[in-house]
Amino acid sequence: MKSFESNQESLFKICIVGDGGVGKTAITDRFLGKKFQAGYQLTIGAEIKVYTQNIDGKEIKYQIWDLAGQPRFEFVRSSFYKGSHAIIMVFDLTEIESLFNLFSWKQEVFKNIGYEIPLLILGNKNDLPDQIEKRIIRDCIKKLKHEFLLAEISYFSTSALNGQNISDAFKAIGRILLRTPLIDLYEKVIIAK
Ligand SMILES: Nc1nc2c(ncn2[C@@H]2O[C@H](COP(=O)(O)OP(=O)(O)O)[C@@H](O)[C@H]2O)c(=O)[nH]1
Ligand SMILES: [Mg+2]
Repeated sequence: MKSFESNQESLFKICIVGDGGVGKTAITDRFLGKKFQAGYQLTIGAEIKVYTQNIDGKEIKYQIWDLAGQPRFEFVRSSFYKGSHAIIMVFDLTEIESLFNLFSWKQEVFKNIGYEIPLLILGNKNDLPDQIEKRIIRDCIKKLKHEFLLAEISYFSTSALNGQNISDAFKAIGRILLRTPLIDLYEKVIIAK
């Protein structure tokens, strides 16, 4: 069975979704080593960024699709999900609604992708005082995991402001992807069509 591991360099498409203002652009920029921007700049449609990370001596190239989170961009977003290898869902630890909205994000993602892929959930802005009880976060993630069935879910609490856990979160998804046999993903795509 051919797996991603046998490639010299692996390229993975990752879509990053979540409500507007939760920190998707700040997280990708932080991962790419850009300076943190305190002001809010609306992402229009999608921004595509490429970044290479070294994981256990292997070069992994991520093509990160930073999608605009506002409901009015839903029509534009739908075509962007095609061919994704993993999804990153972000919520804001100071906005409980953004956590609950992950359920509708899950609906949108899988309506458009049609097969199960690894999922990374990030609770962002952990540099600010906690607003959501850990128990509620745990319950929501458990519920999402149950709905996803096949997919692997990892959770990290992050800060794009001070960089906490950002690189480790991407490493976690990279490790999951490196273990994913290519053939399995293709089979899932074909079955879904
Ligand atoms: N304190 C704090 N602010 C953040 C963090 N991440 C993003 N922000 C701020 O939250 C706002 C929205 O961030 P942005 O990345 O544009 O959100 P997006 O709409 O999800 O792309 C901006 O003002 C950011 O500076 C974080 O980890 N901590
Ligand atoms: Mg943005």
